[in-house]
Amino acid sequence: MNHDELTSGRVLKAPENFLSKDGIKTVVAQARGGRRDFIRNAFAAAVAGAAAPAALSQVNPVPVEGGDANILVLPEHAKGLGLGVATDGYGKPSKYEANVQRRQSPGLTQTTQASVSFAPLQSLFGIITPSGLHFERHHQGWWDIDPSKHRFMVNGMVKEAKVFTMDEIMRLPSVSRFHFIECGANTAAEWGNVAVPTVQYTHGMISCSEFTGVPLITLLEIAGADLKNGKFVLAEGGEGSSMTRTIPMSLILSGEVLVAYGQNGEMLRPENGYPLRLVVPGVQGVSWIKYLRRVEVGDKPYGTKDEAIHYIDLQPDGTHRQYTSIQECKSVVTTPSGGQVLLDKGFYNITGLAWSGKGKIKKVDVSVDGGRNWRQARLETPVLSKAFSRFNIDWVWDGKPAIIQSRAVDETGYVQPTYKQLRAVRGTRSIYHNNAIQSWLVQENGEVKNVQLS
Ligand SMILES: Nc1nc2c(c(=O)[nH]1)N[C@H]1C(S)=C(S)[C@@H](COP(=O)(O)O)O[C@H]1N2
Ligand SMILES: [Mo]
Repeated sequence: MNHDELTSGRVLKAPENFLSKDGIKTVVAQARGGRRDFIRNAFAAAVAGAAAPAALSQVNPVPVEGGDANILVLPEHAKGLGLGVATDGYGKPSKYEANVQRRQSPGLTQTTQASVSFAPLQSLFGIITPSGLHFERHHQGWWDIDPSKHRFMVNGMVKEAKVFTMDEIMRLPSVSRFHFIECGANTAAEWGNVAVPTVQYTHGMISCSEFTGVPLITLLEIAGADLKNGKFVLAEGGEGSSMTRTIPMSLILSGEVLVAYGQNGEMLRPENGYPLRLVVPGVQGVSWIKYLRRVEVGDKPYGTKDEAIHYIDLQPDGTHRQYTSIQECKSVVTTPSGGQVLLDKGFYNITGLAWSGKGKIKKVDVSVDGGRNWRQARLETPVLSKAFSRFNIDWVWDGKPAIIQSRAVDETGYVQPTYKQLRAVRGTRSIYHNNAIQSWLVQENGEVKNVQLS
């Protein structure tokens, strides 16, 4: 790859990425105002070995025609005194990042209390979702619950029903694990056809954190649960949603299911269930009960409202599937993605996320021609079970229309399906568990659009 390819590509972020509308205008003006030509010429000259002395003589501190005042003129922050330590007892992102926000999809729901906000996947790096950008799904609003008054009860098929305080839970042996949580309804709007413009709205009902807590099995053992005849556990939330879900005992016996209080090194955020939530790795978000107040050990599935009326899958033959809880292998390219603009031909790093509710990601292939040819992407470390994996792959855009896709394979050998394959089995009127391959069309003018291939 030559220098020109490496330097000429740039992505203009969509308004909801990180630049404000004015910021975008500035970038466009700079791009169109010949600044790129200046950079290119400088590179050409550098290669010829002539640019350095000329550039040096222009520094300090006069802007030179054709030059870049942002580097030639010493800014205030290079001359004055900065702010002191602990100016902000809890640090916040730069004010220039104000556009990196979780967002509600306009018109999706009537109230904000029974609604969703989507994580800005297009703006995130690596595999961790900053807690303040974690997607939200509330059925009855969120609460900031006093942990000194919060209680957790274990009852049902147990020797003695037990009530724990937060203090009692936090004294027990704990584990910390990285896992994604994906709402079963992630990508739901796209079942019939393209519906929303950006990756935030197509795939943003997912996040990945390091969770800390006590394996649920430990708490069941303390209460003397009947682990032979107890085949299921009912988990119940403490706020007004009456959110209750059946968890198979097999998941709990594996030690994977956690009663968690920690998220990314600190206590859970109130929006995500503070002070206690269930972590059910690989299983759809609805089972990750927030404000967890009770688990009941039983010998059959409970068939609660959120297992009988909601969170069931309409099949093409008119029947419904129940208890489909595992989030199958899925991936999405986050850059370039819908709403972004490529300002120029040349080099780009195609990047995205892959995950599987069944284990680790084995590989991710990327196509830039709508699935005719595939190249294997780099999986960045760490590659963890039931967590996000980050992939990257080089691409030189020739300025012609391109359709970018990613296809993930997990350690079970399961391959992420195309829309055609998924619809052949599931039809077009489902809501949950859409894990089809996503396509982004890069148009000749550089604008990226959400498309589906028939
Ligand atoms: N108590 C309670 N738990 C809940 C819910 C809720 O509304 N109340 N929503 C569920 C659903 S459908 C999802 S997808 C996840 C969302 O978790 P988050 O808001 O932390 O992203 O929480 C689940 N647990
Ligand atoms: Mo959900």
